[in-house]
Amino acid sequence: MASLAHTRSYGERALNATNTTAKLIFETMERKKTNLAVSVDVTCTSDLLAIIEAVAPYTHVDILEDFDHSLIERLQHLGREHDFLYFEDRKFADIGNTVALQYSSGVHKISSWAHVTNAHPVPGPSVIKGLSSVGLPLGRGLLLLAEMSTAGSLAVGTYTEEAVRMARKHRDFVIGFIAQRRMEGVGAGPEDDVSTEDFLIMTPGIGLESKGDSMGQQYRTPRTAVLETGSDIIIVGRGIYGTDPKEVDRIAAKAERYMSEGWAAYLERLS
Ligand code: 5BU
Repeated sequence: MASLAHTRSYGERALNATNTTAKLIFETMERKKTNLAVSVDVTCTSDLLAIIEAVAPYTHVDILEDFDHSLIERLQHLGREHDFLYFEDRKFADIGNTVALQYSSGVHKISSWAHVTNAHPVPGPSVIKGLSSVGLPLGRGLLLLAEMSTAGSLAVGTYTEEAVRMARKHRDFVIGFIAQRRMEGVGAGPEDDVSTEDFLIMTPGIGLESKGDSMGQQYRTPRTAVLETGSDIIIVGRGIYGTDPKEVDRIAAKAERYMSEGWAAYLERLS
């Protein structure tokens, strides 16, 4: 039997979530009435902070050219003030021992501040074991990249199925997927009880005014992603912050538009 996770409200799904971060994400979405994550790919701290102040959601740190640890304190303060969580889209993809060090240490100390991070399943379960050794004691959550939004992505077919099988075996830490559709039941065998499965699906490649970029990115609308293919959270970058991170009013207005389209599609899905 197929799971009905996406037909239940975020609030209901929070009640059934066993991972601390998954619960926190569902509760926050229900409380703030938003299923929007803003992806902030900028290279300097002042632009990053300006955009976060304008939209208050999630980001990348590894492309910042002027990262220093005081930024983490600023981010944590902003997160508490505006009631949002951080997803570091780090896309770990190495052996367990190495990713554990990359996650906990180095300049960015990602595990100390990011509620959620993600990993490519390409190394096999080792990547989950390594990240989980650091993240699980801190109550963090992991998303596996089961699919990508780019044209010609190799994350399709049996690769995607294997990613979901890996997740199924590590449900304490793997809370869901970066994907373009729902993943409950994908690659399942007769021994799997998929009727109770509930994966958090975060979906990039979202744009209202464009179909893609010149480098293979492909966009769908919030409505298509949430209503037609069951995404739980839409990830929007340039559709919101555009080309000038200083245009705070325009950025806030765009964020509001994506947020209201994403939420309307979710309400329609529930009804
Ligand atoms: P954009 O500006 O909305 O195109 O940015 C999309 C973000 O989502 C960007 O940070 C990418 O790294 C991220 N992304 C993506 O676009 N497609 C994918 O399949 C994955 C991540 Br995985």
